[in-house]
Amino acid sequence: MTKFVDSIFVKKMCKVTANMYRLGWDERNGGNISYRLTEDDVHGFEDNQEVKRTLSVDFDCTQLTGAYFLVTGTGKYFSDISDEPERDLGLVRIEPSGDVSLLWGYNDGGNPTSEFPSHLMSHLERMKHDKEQRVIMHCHPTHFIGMTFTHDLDEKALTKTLWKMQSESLVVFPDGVGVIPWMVPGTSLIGEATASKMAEFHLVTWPHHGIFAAGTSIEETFGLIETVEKAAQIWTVVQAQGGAIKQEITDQELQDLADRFHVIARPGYLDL
Ligand code: 2HA
Ligand code: ZN
Repeated sequence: MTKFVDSIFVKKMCKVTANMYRLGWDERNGGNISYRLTEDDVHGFEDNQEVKRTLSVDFDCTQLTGAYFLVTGTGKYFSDISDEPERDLGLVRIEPSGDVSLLWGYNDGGNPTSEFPSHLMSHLERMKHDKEQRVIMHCHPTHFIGMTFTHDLDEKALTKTLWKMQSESLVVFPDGVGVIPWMVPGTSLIGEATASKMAEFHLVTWPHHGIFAAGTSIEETFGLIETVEKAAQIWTVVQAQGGAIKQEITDQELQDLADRFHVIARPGYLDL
């Protein structure tokens, strides 16, 4: 029998967190990821069947009974996860009582990320729209955070700037980016605000802090953030060049892109 540390799920978490650290999006203990797994996914491993501990999570989890989550630990550094996955990651199961059982990981006595309530609320909201919803990812992408100081925080204005910075943007995130006000992280209030935006968006901006993304796989969710951050970086370069845009992708050209790639741009955002 295989050890869970050798599963594809732990490997993907190790690879993506190391990548995100090197990209500069997860300084110190910044950032967190939760990856929803199924009974089938966690079956057949020798060391993840018994409950090791019951964790305290400040959220009523009963609606997620039976779900498994592989989740980054609170206070853990993305720079280190791939060296110590069994310490810095945990596999939990939500019990019918709402208890959160630890089945594997956090072997230094650790606990899930402080943003776990925000993650669970966001999973619940996205699962209403997409049964394949698997991943919530939070990080601190530098150029995108920079934009939250100098760009209008209106959702349509911010989305359209990001769409116009490169031809990929609209195709990758046709529903745009949602925005919540600045709020204290690690609270259920920011979790509720984020989850309510997740009803309409896969991406939610936390001004002067970072981004929350939802997707069906680790790669796809990472790709959403990567594409937003690339657009924000191009915008930053354009601003550094003086900001006077002489030509750009027009709204009609954005519509042509949407038609070619069979995506629907968020209704009302293109002025045609
Ligand atoms: O996990 O990024 O928002 C550390 C954070 C909190
Ligand atoms: Zn953060």
